[in-house]
Amino acid sequence: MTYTSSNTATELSTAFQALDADQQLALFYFIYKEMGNSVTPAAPAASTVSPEIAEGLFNQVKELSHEEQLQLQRNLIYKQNTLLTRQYGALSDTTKLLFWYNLAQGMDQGTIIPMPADYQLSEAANQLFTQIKGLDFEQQITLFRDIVAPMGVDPTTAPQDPNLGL
Ligand code: 45D
Repeated sequence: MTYTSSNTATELSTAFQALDADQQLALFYFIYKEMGNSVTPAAPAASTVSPEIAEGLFNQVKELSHEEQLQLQRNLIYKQNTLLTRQYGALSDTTKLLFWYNLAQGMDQGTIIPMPADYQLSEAANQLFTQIKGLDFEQQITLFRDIVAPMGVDPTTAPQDPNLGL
């Protein structure tokens, strides 16, 4: 199934990217919670998703300490050049989405650092949350792909960092 970009999703993804990394993470998790079980049924219809590849990256993240897990997620948002962010950048957009979904599930299962129970969304993030809830399912998926696609570092185009050897 293919999803075409709509202006609404584009505007909302720009607004999403304007939030700081922690607000993006918090909002993304609230979205995941809101979507609940409506995500799962889309999975069998997917053509370009590679569950084994998403899981391969997820399993590496799972082994990190909680602090490192959080840092990895911030690094993805800020496109910091690391081995894991480059691995992420090599995934297809739908596989990136599945990877984030795996992370959110890991938070619920206790293998990924949880959100502090009292964490508050900013006013801007809250407004965005309301708008996202108003989208239909297909627009939501388009938006999420727009959000996760540019994260990380694309290893096919990013210049090498001789200091890191990456
Ligand atoms: O201490 O076609 C803060 C597939 C700061 C199948 C924090 C699909 C304070 C194929 C940052 C708050 C299923 C892929 C801590 C389609 C602090 C297909 C931590 C659909 C600790 C369509 C915050 C997939 C953290 C979809 C750790 C729709 C936040 C997937 C982490 C949707 C947030 C996935 C995370 C979504 C959010 C994932 C990991 C919405 C993930 C959201």
